[in-house]
Amino acid sequence: MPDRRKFVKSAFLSAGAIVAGASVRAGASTAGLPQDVSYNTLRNKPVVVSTWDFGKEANAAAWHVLQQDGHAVEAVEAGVKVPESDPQNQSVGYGGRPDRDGRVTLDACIMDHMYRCGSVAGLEHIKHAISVARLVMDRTPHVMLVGDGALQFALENGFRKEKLLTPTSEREWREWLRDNKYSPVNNIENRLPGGRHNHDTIGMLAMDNRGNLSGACTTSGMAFKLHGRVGDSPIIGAGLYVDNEIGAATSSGVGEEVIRIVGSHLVVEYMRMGFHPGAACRKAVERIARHNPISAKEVQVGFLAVNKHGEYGAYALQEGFTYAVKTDGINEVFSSEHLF
Ligand code: SD4
Repeated sequence: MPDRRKFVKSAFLSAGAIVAGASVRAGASTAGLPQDVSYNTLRNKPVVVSTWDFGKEANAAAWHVLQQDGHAVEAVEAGVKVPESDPQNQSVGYGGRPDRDGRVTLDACIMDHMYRCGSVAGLEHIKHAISVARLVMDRTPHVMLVGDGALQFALENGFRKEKLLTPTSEREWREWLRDNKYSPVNNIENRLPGGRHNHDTIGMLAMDNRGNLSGACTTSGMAFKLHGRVGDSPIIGAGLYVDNEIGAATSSGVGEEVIRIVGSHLVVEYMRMGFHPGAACRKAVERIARHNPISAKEVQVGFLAVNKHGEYGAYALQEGFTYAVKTDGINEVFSSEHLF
């Protein structure tokens, strides 16, 4: 648990570092921040952050790796495998909701501290899409494999085919087919009580004891999407980006909106300009709202970011985006600030 003296000192150092590292601009220093963005100014190492409430359990698996002095890239892979295995999570891995043809197709990517990255899109029958993405990164000269090619690569590397469609997800799909006449929309989601938006993709960012950053993102994508639709999650720069000199960012929500602004890369670039991770996420969300003021009110997008100091923050279009944080003194789920 950080003591108060350490907190005050690190808060001071952090604000000072930001002011020293870039010209002060609105929202770029702690003093100039909009009031509704939560700021942590602790210097945390190691740190793991991930999207949504279930990120807490995933963070625990990642934290375990970091406690053994593992690398951030190993931690994020181990972390996101937790929801990939969980049939209750209907937007990631096993148990994910299918596309409109009843096929569960997974998107995932991973990026480490040396700009190495791997990705799969439209992968069927393999629940740990993130591990296939990691192998694309480690064992091929490529960044991204899709569809049958991704499956073939996975099988060649020892993965076994599994049925990913669970009875619950199949039942929901059949009900959807009956009411929606095979017509996909981009905002199918669980609604929490009160109608709040709730998606389930996991994006995870970690910094290890060496101060290196990595990230992972994995999803079954938008429920009942067109077969072949790819969202932001497996696209390096959209659903995830890591720049070990600056920070890392990931996203959840309607991928089309994120792809249009190359969202995670944009958040990292705002951090490069000196914005705190929370302010950087807010700037990206505002970009979406500015380009698309009408549809932005209808959909959810949330960004989560961490910088090189271990400072983190998030921001979303709508209420309901949550993120889980694990550091030496913190193991909590926070509600993100939001635009609307
Ligand atoms: C997608 N961004 O496929 C993903 C879906 C998501 O929470 O994040 N849902 O567009």
